[in-house]
Amino acid sequence: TSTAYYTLTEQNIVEYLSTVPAMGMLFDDFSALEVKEVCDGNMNYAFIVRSKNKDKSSVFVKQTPPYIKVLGKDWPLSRERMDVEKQALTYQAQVCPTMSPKLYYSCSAMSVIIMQNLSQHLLLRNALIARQSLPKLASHMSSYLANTLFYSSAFAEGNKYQPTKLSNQAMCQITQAFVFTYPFEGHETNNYNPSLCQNVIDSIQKDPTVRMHIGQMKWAFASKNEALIHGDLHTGSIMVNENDTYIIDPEFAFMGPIGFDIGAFIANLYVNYFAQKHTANPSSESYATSLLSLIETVWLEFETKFLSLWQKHDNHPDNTAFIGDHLGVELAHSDFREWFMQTILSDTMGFAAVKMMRRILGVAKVADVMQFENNEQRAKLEAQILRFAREMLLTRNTHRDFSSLNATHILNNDK
Ligand code: SR1
Ligand code: MG
Repeated sequence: TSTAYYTLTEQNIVEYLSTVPAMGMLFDDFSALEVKEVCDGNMNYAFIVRSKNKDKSSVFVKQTPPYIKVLGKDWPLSRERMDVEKQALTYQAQVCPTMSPKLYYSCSAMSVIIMQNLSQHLLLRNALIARQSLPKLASHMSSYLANTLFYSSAFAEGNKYQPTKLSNQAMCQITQAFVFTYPFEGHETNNYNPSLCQNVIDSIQKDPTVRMHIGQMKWAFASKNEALIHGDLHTGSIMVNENDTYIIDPEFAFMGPIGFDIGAFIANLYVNYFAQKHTANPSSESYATSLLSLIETVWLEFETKFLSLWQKHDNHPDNTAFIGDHLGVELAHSDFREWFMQTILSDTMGFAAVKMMRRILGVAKVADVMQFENNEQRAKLEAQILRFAREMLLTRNTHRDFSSLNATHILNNDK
């Protein structure tokens, strides 16, 4: 295969694939392949390549350009993120095999990864917008979060999985800029709805208390290295159908705070919840209510599963060295564990709040909100999301779970 980097396009990708030995096993006739570029992502180029022959074999091909795709060549960014993605996918496949797409091939020189085409699945964001019923989502996501975050943490030291202790500095800088900094300043990349009142924007950007709490979350992101996290676990990084849930796109993975992944996921569920409340569809009211119970269940099941892995690991023979360090004795204490889960909950809420705010104020928008083309209507929704996120950020240390976070009163105040 080629060793020098060049950009893949709809025109040259079939020729490239014909040089990849692993593709010869999947496709017997390269002249029968059709290519469709997938344009959703902010960071990378992606293509679905499918055979027109009877077998309909297909693959998903992703290539990382040396810049941020959505911002263009003036925003250079290391292509190493594709190697990170491969390592993170390999780890998640060990601890969550049924939730990881199959990897067929990767090439660092071309920054290409070729994987299973999940054509029978939708991005979770689109499934939520379409109000699909996803009866297994809470159970799958709580297992994914508990397994990936526990087995890469210090509490599982000596376990059979060997996650890479990734640092991924370039991508962490992107998150620090686009999640924790620019949305809270008058940055040139920010993108405000012209109908969103200035005082609503100021209630986040110009409130010194809010800014201090944002600072606390930014510091937590920069300083905690608790587990190998996905790093960008929004609902566009999850693919679903009634039966399956797949986690894709872990190019932001690094040893970071556990609450960042849980918070990212939950933030996007709340955004969809508020969007449902603006949708004139007979089923959107009950779908919105089901999202609130999904959020509560995901947290409670994550907590139970994480604690149970912790408990099991204490009794694991491989763990004796760790316990022997004297660290294990304190960490096994139930009061310590209760305190630890409480800090994870507080971080989860804090990160979720920041993530919701950046979707309204920053450059990276989401379809749940942008589907409302009328600026006035969208501004109402955006203001509600910001108000809720602000409250969640400031009260995050007072909750024991998600049941006490009252999303409905934000809506009632608007009536
Ligand atoms: C410039 S846009 C950057 C964002 O896109 C990715 O999906 C991440 O969420 C990142 O923050
Ligand atoms: Mg992504």
